[in-house]
Amino acid sequence: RSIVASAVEQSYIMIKPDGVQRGLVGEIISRFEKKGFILKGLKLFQCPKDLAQEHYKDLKEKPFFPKLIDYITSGPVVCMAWEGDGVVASARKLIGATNPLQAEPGTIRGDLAVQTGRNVVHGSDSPDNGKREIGYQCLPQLRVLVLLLASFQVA
Ligand code: RTP
Repeated sequence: RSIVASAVEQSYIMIKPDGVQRGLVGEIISRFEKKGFILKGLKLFQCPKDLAQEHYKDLKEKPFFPKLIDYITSGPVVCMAWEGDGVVASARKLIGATNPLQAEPGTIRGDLAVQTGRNVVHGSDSPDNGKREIGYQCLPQLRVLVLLLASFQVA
């Protein structure tokens, strides 16, 4: 069992390939630990293209979408479920603005990144998306089920 479901608010936090390659995994995890959130699941994962496209489906019309999918699938990511009251909004604050040059110093992106296309970490933008994104990281059989259900919802 790697990533678990829970009734308490959870956020899906993913260290992107550049964060893993640059050796920032410990630094990023420690910021969430020091804040006081609870790590409920973690795995190193090579994201397949179909799952990356599903994860970022809201952005599929954006001109940068193909580059984003190439980036996310370019190397292993660290998938995590973090738990705690208000974790979704708080994690977004800890992570900082999408464009690292606009992210405040003290945030992860503000301290550790310079490019929007290499912004080291993802955090869910709502509790519902936290559940949905953590759901993608269940057992492979369940993932197929989640993808199938998601496609029925879209249809
Ligand atoms: P994330 O989903 O990764 O946590 O990022 P976010 O909410 O801060 O930003 P979002 O608008 O959802 O964009 C998702 C990711 O797409 C890449 N991006 N590239 N103009 C660009 O080239 C551009 N804009 C966005 C970033 O990697 C961003 O985190």
